[in-house]
Amino acid sequence: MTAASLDLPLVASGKVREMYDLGDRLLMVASDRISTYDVVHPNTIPDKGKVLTGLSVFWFAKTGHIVRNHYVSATDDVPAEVRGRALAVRKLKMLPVECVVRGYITGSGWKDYQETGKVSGIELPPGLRESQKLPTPIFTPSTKAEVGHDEAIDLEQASEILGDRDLAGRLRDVSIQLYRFAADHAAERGVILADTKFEFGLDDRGELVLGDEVLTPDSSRFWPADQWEAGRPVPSFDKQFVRDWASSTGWDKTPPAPEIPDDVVQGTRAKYVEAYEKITGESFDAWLARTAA
Ligand code: Q0N
Repeated sequence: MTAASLDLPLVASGKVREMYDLGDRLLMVASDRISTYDVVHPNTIPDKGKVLTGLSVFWFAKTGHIVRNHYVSATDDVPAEVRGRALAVRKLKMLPVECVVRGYITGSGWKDYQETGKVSGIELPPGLRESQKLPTPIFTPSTKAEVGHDEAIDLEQASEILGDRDLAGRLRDVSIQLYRFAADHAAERGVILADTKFEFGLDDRGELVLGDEVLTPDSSRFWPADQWEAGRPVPSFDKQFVRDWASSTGWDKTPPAPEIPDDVVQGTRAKYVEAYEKITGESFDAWLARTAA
C-alpha cells in the first residue's frame, strides 16, 4: 500500500512523505522510503514510516509544555490504509525558515567551521574536532532552496525573511529549548541527539505552533552514545548499515540509488525499531496496536 494511492487531494510532497487535504485538517503520511546521501532508494524499509510517526507523536506529547504543536490524532480521520504512518494535523501558515539546532559539530556545520571558524554567523571556539560537543547548542537556521540543498542563513537573515525580529528570536529560543529537552531525554537512554530541524507555523490567531515531523531520525542525527568519539564522523543510528553497504558497492552517490539487499533492509528496519523502543521506552508493537484500524 503506497501513500500516493490515497484518494485525497495532495497538498505537498517530499522525498519520503506526503501531505493530503482533509478539509479542516491535513493528513501527514510517512512512507517507508529511505534516502542516503539525499537520493531515494528504489526499495523500502518496512515499518520505517510507522516508526517515525510514532516517534513524532511521542515527542509532540512530551514537549507541549514548551510550545503548542499541530498534532491532532493518529486515529480520528486517518484512513485505514495509512494507520500508524499518518497523522491528522492542524492547518498552519508555515514559516519559510527551517529551524536547525546543533549540539555537536558535524555535517555541513563542521564544513563551515573548518572554512570560517563560524556556523550560521556564530563564532565558535578554535580547535574543535569533528563530532565534538559544542559548549552550548546553537541555532543555525536555513531556507528551503527551490532545488537542491537548503541554504544556511544567520539569525539576522532569518529576521529579514520573516519580517519580524521578535518572531525570529522566539523561533531560536523555542528551538533550543526543544533541543535541550529532547537531547537530555535521549542521553538518559544512551542516544546522542547531535542536531535536529524543526518547522513552525502560525495558527489562525497568529500563535506559534510546532509543525512537521519532530525529533525523528529523518529530521535529526541520532548517534549511539557508545559509538561516539571526537575526531571522526560518528555512524548514524539508523542509516549506517545502508551507507556502509552502499560504499562497498562503489555507488558514486548520484541517482539512481541502488536496490538495498534484503539483509541490509532487515538490519536497518531493526535499527529503526530499536531507536523507537530506546527513545520512547515502549515496545513498537504497542504503537502498532494503538493505531490499528
Ligand atoms: C506543510 N510542509 C512542508 C510533509 C511535510 N500543519 C501544516 N499546515 C500547512 N502546511 C503544512 C503543515 C505542516 N507540517 C508543511 N508542507 C506543507 C513539509 N512537508 C513536506 C511533505 O510532507
